[in-house]
Amino acid sequence: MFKKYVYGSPVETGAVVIDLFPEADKPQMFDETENGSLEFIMTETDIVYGLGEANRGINKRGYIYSSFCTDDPNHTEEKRSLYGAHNFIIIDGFDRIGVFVDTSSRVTFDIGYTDSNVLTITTDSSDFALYIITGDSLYDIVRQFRGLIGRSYIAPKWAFGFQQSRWSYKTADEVREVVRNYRKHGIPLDAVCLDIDYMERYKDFTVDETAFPNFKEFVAEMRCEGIRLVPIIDAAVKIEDGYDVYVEGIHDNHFCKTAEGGDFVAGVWPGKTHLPDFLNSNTRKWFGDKYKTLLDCGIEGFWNDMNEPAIFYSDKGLKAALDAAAEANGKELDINSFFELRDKLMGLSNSIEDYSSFYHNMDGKVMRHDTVHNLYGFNMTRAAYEAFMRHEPDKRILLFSRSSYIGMHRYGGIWTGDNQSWWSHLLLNIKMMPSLNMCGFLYAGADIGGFGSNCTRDLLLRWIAFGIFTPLMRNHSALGTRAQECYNFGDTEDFKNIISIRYSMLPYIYSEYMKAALADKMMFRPLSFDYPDDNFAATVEDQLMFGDGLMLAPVYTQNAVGRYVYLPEDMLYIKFTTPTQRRYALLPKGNHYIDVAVNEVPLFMRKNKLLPLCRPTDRTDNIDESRFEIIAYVDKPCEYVLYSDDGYTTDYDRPEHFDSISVKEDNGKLVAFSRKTIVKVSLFN
Ligand code: MIG
Repeated sequence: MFKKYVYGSPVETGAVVIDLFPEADKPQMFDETENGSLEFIMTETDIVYGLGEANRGINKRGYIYSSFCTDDPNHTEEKRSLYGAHNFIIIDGFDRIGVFVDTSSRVTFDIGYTDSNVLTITTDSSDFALYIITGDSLYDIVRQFRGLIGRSYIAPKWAFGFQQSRWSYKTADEVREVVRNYRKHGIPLDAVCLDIDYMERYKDFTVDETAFPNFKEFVAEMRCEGIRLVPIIDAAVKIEDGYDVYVEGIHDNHFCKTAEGGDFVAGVWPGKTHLPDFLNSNTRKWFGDKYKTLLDCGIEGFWNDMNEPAIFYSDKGLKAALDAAAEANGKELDINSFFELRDKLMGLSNSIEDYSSFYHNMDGKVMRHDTVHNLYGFNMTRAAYEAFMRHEPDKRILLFSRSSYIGMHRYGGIWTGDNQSWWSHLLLNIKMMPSLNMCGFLYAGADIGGFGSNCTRDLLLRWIAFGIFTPLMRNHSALGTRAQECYNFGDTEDFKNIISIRYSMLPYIYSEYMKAALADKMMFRPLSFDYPDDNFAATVEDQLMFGDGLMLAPVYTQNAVGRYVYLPEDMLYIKFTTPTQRRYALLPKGNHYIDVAVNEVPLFMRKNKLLPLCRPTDRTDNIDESRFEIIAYVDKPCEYVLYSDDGYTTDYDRPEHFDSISVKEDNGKLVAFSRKTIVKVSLFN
């Protein structure tokens, strides 16, 4: 059951899809403090879940988080804000409630940071809507919340293949070389992402003709290799005479304005730019239609970047800093003046002064940017998605964004931004997945191997061994870092084997994704969601329930030869060395140590579950979904619902897409049945 409470007169954010009549009273469980914060007293054992793309653990208790979309490439432990603003939490303990704070500006969740037993929610604006959800279980609360915010975006099936990215592949030949290497070593690959250098001087919707000549033909050539190209689109538009996007934007008033009514100038990759006003429906339509120039070249996927929006500097900010520097020039600086000057220069990027100095026209309502900041990336992605629906209504286009707000999950997926090649960021990736799923972000993943810093062979292998389960599975790395493509780390067999496991599990992973999207379910769940009565399970932060009946326990530490794992019940342990070579063990409930080499993938299966596997291939185009091998851990008849469709049309709900693989009794024996060919059953009971 959900209830809506309204404070002041909030801006319509677009997060929810159900119009609720607000309650007359204020919610009982919260005390309102003098400054308007909401306070909740937690018991010692309460656990707090949620916040989507946020730092730290699955249990958010013990820290303070600030929902304010931020471009910060250093996700160290003390950070309070990342790229998304996902203001949904579940308090689980004496009370069990879901809380969604719907507001377009900053919200701070102090979850036992200032006072270990107090949860304080502080909104920058006194205008917001609060939704309180009660339910039978944690999972029930999530499903109701997901119903409230609408169905998750569904990516094309090829986007569940492995993607290779780099900032940047600078020429078509460099891209060809990457593809050639992957194919040569037999490492599966479905897509290559193009970072900002494919553009002409970083101008959105242009292609550098020298570096990528005959782009349309190049896209077709790659398609013949089974590869889709996924170009990046940045939020800001370069100021350049004669550049059509700029010229039209000026002519039709599509850019954010200064207080004086001029077009706000932001310094980003292209140099001086203007920011499209994505909060305006005309601008969304105009900008969205621009993607068509690339769709017309055969492009089928995009990633939207820099849409917090990231601003390296504004004219005004830069002038103030340079004036201060000129003023200091030639003077004897004392140490305080030095730090003051340094802070002025260091604080130029993404400054709150800049965010407070430009304006949106939300279809007639003028709003200062800082008051609607968290809706910017959301509406850039919405602009693209709505254009795809206008131009290619029957086709799925891949779309994922860096910045997001609750509700954006209806229009695209997300990647979790600029992490580092650190073991701790592999663990952060693991912990973030269930929280993202709670907020509707199903098509999600981190930069595998880490974006910044130099990756090592063992880190990349371990990261991929987890990444094979994330819907967005993409290796991406930053300018200046060590080459991170899988073939650059010696013996490529190990990479081929682990990634091939993903491809042989793809029918399962895709089925689980589709069922989760269509029925508001979570692919990744904390153990406590599946074992609500197991107090120990609720403390486990490095294992996840995955899809129907599986549990993941990734290895995420350097030089580890295995790890401890907690089994909330008896489970079948499956250790993959290659897609077809596996070792099995029936392990009893409790703690175990498992050996896992860097080229192996551990997986656990609950009782009376089935796992269908297909033959591994090097691209999604070649997956043969007519023949399956089944791993069954059953002692009674049971069924697996397989979802299979063409993978690119949008008629998701047709009943013929749902197929059944079952294990039934036949003459006193358990036997597998399906409309598909079953080549082998490994039956455990
Ligand atoms: O300021 O386009 O998060 O994935 O490679 C850096 C270059 C801009 C940030 C993205 C990253 C991308 C990079 N971009």
